[in-house]
Order: sequence, then structure tokens, then C-alpha cells
Amino acid sequence: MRYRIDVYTDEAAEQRRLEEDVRRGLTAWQKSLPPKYFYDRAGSLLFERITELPEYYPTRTESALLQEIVPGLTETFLPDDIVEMGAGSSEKTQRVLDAVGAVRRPVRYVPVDVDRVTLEASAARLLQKYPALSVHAVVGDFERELAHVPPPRGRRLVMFLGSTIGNLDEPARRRLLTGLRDLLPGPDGRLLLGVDLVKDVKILRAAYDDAAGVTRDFNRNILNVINRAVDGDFQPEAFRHHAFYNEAAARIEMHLVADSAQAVRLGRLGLTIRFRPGEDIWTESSYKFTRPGVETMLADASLRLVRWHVDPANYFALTLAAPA
Ligand code: AVJ
Repeated sequence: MRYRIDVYTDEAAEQRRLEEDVRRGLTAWQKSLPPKYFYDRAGSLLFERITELPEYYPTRTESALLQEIVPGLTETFLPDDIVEMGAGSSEKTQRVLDAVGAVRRPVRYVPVDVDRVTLEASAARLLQKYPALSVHAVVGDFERELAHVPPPRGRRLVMFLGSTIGNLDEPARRRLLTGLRDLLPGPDGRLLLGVDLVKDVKILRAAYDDAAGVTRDFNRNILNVINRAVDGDFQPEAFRHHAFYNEAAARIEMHLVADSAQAVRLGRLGLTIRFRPGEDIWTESSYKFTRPGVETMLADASLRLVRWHVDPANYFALTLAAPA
């Protein structure tokens, strides 16, 4: 059997969680929404457009780095089992599958993602392209469903790319990395982690406030998601996109600022949310890392850094880690 898919998403439970998140986030003193709600169909398409923007360096920098390091990586560590968190369309995965010889060597790929449709489509594509590959897809939130990842079959590589880890604050990061560590029993497993690095503020700012306004549209789209989910009447255009680098916290913050007073009705929650002029919703943090910071973060999850690969400009790092 070359293909299996396990689904751990439950629409009723997701809806309840979203309602909780929205109620808590929008009734707090500092209003906020969790960035995972950016990614409905429209939001995922907008994110894809972001990855192609001239200002948004992370995706192309990581892709080039991956291309460059994967041959050397598989020379010293040839995995039989590849787990990928937030796999999405598995575009970068193909670089790794090529390098591990999944065309002729039996390799299992375990993608974990909330988006079932995307997972199914990419699994079909990969199974066709790699005759020796098997796919065990897990549909679920990687912050919650790690326990459902099957035990390793041979040498396991866990991949967590795209600096998605940058969305998490310190406690959530530690929780997740500890969970990933637990997917690697024995000394033989490896974690490949993509992290965006601290750099010139102008470059960071431009990446999250592009000239074409795609990131603005992406940010505002979260209000469409909320409108649909809880019968709300947010006017996305009444909110200004504000992205800045918080140097003390080493993170980009994205906010949506109400430039005029707004009263927003959330029908399903029986709530009216009021905004004073200038009041904002904090929609995303995107943490930026340094090598010492990554080493500490790995150590806190009983992992140790084995290899640190950066591009020539020092924009982005691919980190290889092993159980400590
Ligand atoms: C998908 C979380 C890595 O933080 O750069 C891109 C999301 N937000 N532009 C990032 C994002 C605005 C992205 N991550």
C-alpha cells in the first residue's frame, strides 16, 4: 500500500476553537487574531503571491540553500522516512526526494498539514513522480496532532521549513520543538529547520510591506475569514496594514489599524467590537533568529545543532539538529 491518509480535523471542533480564539482575541485590551486564520483559499493564494515578490526573500533564499545543501546532507544522513510539518504543496520536498533517491529507493513521506485538499493533490503528484515512494499523509494542526505521526520506519528526517516556527512565541516554540524531538527516538534522527535571520531593518520591513500591496491584502483577508466564520461585518478596507520590526523582541509585527472609529458586529458571537481611531488588531508575529538564539532554542528541546547553513547574504538559515 503506497498511500494512506489520516484525518484529524473536525469541522465542528475547529469552528468552536475559532469562535473561542476570536472572542478572546477581540475582547482583550490589545486586540489580536492568531495568524493561522490567514490561510483560507484566498489567503493561501495571496501567500503564494507573497513568496514570489521581489521584496520577500525567505522562500527563494531557502529554496536555493536547500538545493545547495541537500546532496551533502544525504551523503552523511540518508533518510528512509521523511516527516514534513506544514507541508503545503510539497514543492521544496521534491528537492529532498530527488536527493534521497526516492525514484528507486523505498522511502516513506509523512506530510502533516491542515489542508486536506492540498495534501491529497501533492501526494498524488509525488506518488506518480517517485515510483518507490509511499505517502502517509496526516491531516491536522501540527501544534496539536503530533502524536498521530506514525513511529519512524528506518532513519527519520523531520523537516520544518519556511521559518513557520517564526510565528510562534517562546513557549509555543519550545512545545513544538519538544514535540518534534519526540518524533526522533534514538540518536539517529535529524531535524531540518528553516529560520529567518535578524538583519537590516529596511530589508525586513520591505519584506512585510511590499510595494504592490500583496501583504496588505493578505493581512486584511483575515477579516474576510472572520466575517465568514462568525457572521461578522468587518470592512477590511477600513483597516490599514501596518508592519514594523520590533527590535527588542526580534520580530516583525503585523497589525491592522482602524484609522476611524468602527463598530463591528459578530453575529454568531452576539458581540459588538468597538475600535477607537488608531486602535489595532495584532495579526502576526514573525520572529527573526540568530545562531546563538537557535542553539539555545534547540537545547531547550533536548536537541543539538549539527550543521548551520546560510546563504552568502546571511538572510536565512537551514539548521540541521539531532537529539541531544
Ligand atoms: C509563513 C509565517 C513564514 O512570517 O514570513 C509572510 C508569513 N506574513 N508575509 C512569514 C507571512 C506576511 C510567513 N510565514
